[in-house]
Amino acid sequence: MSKYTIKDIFIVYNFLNKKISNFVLILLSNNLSTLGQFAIINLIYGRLFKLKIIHCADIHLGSKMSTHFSSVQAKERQNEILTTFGRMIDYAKEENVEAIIIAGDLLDTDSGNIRACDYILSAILANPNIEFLYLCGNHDENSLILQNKNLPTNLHTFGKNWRSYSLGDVTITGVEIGKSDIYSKLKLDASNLNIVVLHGQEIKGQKQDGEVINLSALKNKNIDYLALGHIHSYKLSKLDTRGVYCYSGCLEGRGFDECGEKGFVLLEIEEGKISPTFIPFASREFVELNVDISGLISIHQIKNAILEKLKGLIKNSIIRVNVIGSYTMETQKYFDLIEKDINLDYYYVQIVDKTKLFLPQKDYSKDISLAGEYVKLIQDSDLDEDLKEQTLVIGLKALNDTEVD
Ligand SMILES: [Mn+2]
Repeated sequence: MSKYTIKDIFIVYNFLNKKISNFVLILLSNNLSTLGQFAIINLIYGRLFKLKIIHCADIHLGSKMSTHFSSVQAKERQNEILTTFGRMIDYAKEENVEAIIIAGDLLDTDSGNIRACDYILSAILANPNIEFLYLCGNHDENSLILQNKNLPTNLHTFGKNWRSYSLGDVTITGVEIGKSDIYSKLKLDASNLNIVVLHGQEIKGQKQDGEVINLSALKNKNIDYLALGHIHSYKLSKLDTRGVYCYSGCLEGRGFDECGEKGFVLLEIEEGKISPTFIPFASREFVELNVDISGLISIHQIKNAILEKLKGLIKNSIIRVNVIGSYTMETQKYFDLIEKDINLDYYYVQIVDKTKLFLPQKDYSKDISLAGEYVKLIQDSDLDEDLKEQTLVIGLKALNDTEVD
């Protein structure tokens, strides 16, 4: 009698699928019933014969990352972008991925950064079983990587005319940006599984120029999966009755205009069908949120309101807190101090003051005091709103004989 039950087989299938090696599966199968052994054989067969491809783009390796961070953190983020790319290759190796499609902007600039180029080439060389299909984008049109004389044989490129590569049942075809007449020249065999690679902004109209991707002109061209780069957020949508188009987004966010989950797309190809799955993979996420401090007075209350909102976020996230709502003359608006305090516990928190001063109108409109006259004078002035607010706060504090910063 076998030592394992059907339930055990189910566990092997569903939970250990990605964690357990084929060798261990074979060892396990020695103790299984015929049904169990059949299940294991199917699992191994599926692993060996399911073609997997990664689609990524807009990695922008070599970015300076100096916008928000201290020089130490900027350096750390530069390294993280590189190591995340390296981790993606490790993932590909573990998952038996056959090819990695890079749909443009692998480098942040043409001239790049020699360190980043060395890192990429060394990773490609170290993984000869993975084919790298690198299409240049608008940031790396003359990529420094490709100027290397001894390119690894598993690194394949595209050019200004359509170029195709075959991988099992799949044909991968791409062209770099710059020409507007690419659409009429795209001929794909309907009996193949076709992946097309392009870099540019999607448009739906008739406009055709080299910098944009005219989705209407790509309909009914036998495309199964259109692998795109340029937009830094993941997006999967229908192209036509046959295919889909997909922006993988970038691997790591680089600013607050790149908030949310970032990663790549894993394509699993089986029985003539391409199934895309977005795999979140960034080492940390940019998050932007609002905290309303209306009615709060003390540093403690404001800090707690912010901390309450940050609950549940991973502490290594890069966070911008927009403080909104209204404040009064009494509000202890020492946001720089609160920011410093919160940063002791988080990787990076930036507080942006978007509050508005609340002055009860009736207190001053009929007020014949000096403060009342001052408020009327400032409110009727030509100063812009922000300056009005600052002037009112400073003036009223002085008139009320309170401390002025
Ligand atoms: Mn781009």
